[in-house]
Amino acid sequence: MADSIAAAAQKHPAPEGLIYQYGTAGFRTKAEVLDSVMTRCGLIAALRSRALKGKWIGVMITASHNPPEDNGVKLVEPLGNMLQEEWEVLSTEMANKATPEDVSKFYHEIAARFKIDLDAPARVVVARDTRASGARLLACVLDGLKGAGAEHKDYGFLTTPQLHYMVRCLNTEGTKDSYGTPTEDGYYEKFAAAFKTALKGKKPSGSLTVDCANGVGGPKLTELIKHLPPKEEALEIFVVNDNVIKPEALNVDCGADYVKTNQRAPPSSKVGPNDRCCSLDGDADRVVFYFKDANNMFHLLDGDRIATLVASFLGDLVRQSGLSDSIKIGVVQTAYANGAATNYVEQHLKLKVDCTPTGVKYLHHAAEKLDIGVYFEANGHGTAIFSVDTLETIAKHEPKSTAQKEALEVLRACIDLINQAVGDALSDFMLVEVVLAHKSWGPQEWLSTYNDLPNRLLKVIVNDRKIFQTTDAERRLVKPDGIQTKIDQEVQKVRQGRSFARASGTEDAVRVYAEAATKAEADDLARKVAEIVKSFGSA
Ligand code: NG1
Ligand code: ZN
Repeated sequence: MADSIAAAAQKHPAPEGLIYQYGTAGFRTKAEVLDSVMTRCGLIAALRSRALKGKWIGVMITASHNPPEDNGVKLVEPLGNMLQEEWEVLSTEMANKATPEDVSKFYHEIAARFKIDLDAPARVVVARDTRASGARLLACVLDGLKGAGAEHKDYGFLTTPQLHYMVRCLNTEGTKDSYGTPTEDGYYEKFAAAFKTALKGKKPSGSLTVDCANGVGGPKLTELIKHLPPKEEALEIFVVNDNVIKPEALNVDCGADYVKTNQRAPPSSKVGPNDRCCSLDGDADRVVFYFKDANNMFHLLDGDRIATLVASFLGDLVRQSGLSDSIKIGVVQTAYANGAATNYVEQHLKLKVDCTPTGVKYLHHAAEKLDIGVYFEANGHGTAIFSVDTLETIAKHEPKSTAQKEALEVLRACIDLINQAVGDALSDFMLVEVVLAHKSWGPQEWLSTYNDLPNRLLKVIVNDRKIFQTTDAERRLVKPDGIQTKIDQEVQKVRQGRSFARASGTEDAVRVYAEAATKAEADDLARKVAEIVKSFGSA
């Protein structure tokens, strides 16, 4: 019998001399060199599904906030989580096999190693963002799935969180943990209904302008809006930068990454003072808010702000429902969280803060250990998750007063409104709007909860970024020898100084972060630490 695995790999041979790695966000690089990786990911997805007795595995084709010429692929576990680390390693090894025969051999090796029955059913769902290369790369994935004899569902264009939602729905369909209907309409209906219930008749003030990065979030938001209550009753939403007909416009001068990195609104923005705006990234799993004040000053409300807002609101609801003795809330951040945000959560909200390495999977993992874990990266990627026990406690709780009953209803609606599978920009922005409506807050009140410490993020190009090894959730360097002492010396020279350097997981660079009491000190500290990194990196 012909070897269908080798045949699939043969159809999309690996370019010579390239090394691929399944990083923090899957495989991500120039789209033109991804064909072979896609086919092999199809094979891995089929194996992963078979290893889990035919559970649905997700394959998302996207490069998120990267430029239009890039693309990438991530695999999604049955409950919508990120791929298990052991399988990331297998994916990397598979992607780097030189010949079709090597691919087939490794496929069978994995099957033997994990005792996978190759005749068991394999089920895989695929979706993609709006990049021009998506259709070609999808065909490569499908060749892999066909070679492995996997059943597949192709959802066409979806946001990354929608794909995670589909995976979770398909695997829980018909069970007591059913997450929803695995269709696009099912997604809109679920989140729109939860938004309406969570608002409880409160109308957000003013409107919200949503910049969709000219990505897949644009058309999907337009669909969502059709399911939301009319603007007279709830929220008026203006959709901007939703041009997906022109794929070269994706993430260009707009989107969450542009706004966060440049600390400014997209140049095309035409909103008035104090108008709320938010920006999604290219696959709609990140969101940051911002506004201009009466003096035309730009103010960013990033992932740290969303985390503090959501944690404080959920904390209020838990207390008002009479559940504060049985449910504890915690916040999970990375070292990139502004020191003022960490301080606010600990000192003002009196909640526990955990710090993990960069990458959503680490934050998610730490949040899973909490009753309610609110996790966000400063760049706007995050969500809140509820433990199984907590969900049960909230479901069973009998309110003792009307006030408790009302708080409990909002809390339950928030659980439905928050995408439990993964951070979801559409769900996150609706949650923010619910909180602001309940608090009767505009962006200015939200901003005034604490003052961000001035900060600076720099990128340093070095010979080999792997020599920079960290400890303490990436806050300190253990290698190269002596570098941390030098950084410490600089940090001590500035007021409220904090700085760290770490190798990026998605780019060939070392990132340097610094914050301090004033902008000048933060800039200066970042520059000094960057120089230290450079001197050790060119040795
Ligand atoms: P790296 O390149 O490892 O810093 C970046 C972001 C992460 C995360 C990943 C995946 C920063 C400083 N880093 O990681 O938060 O979002 O990309 O997209 O924003
Ligand atoms: Zn993204």
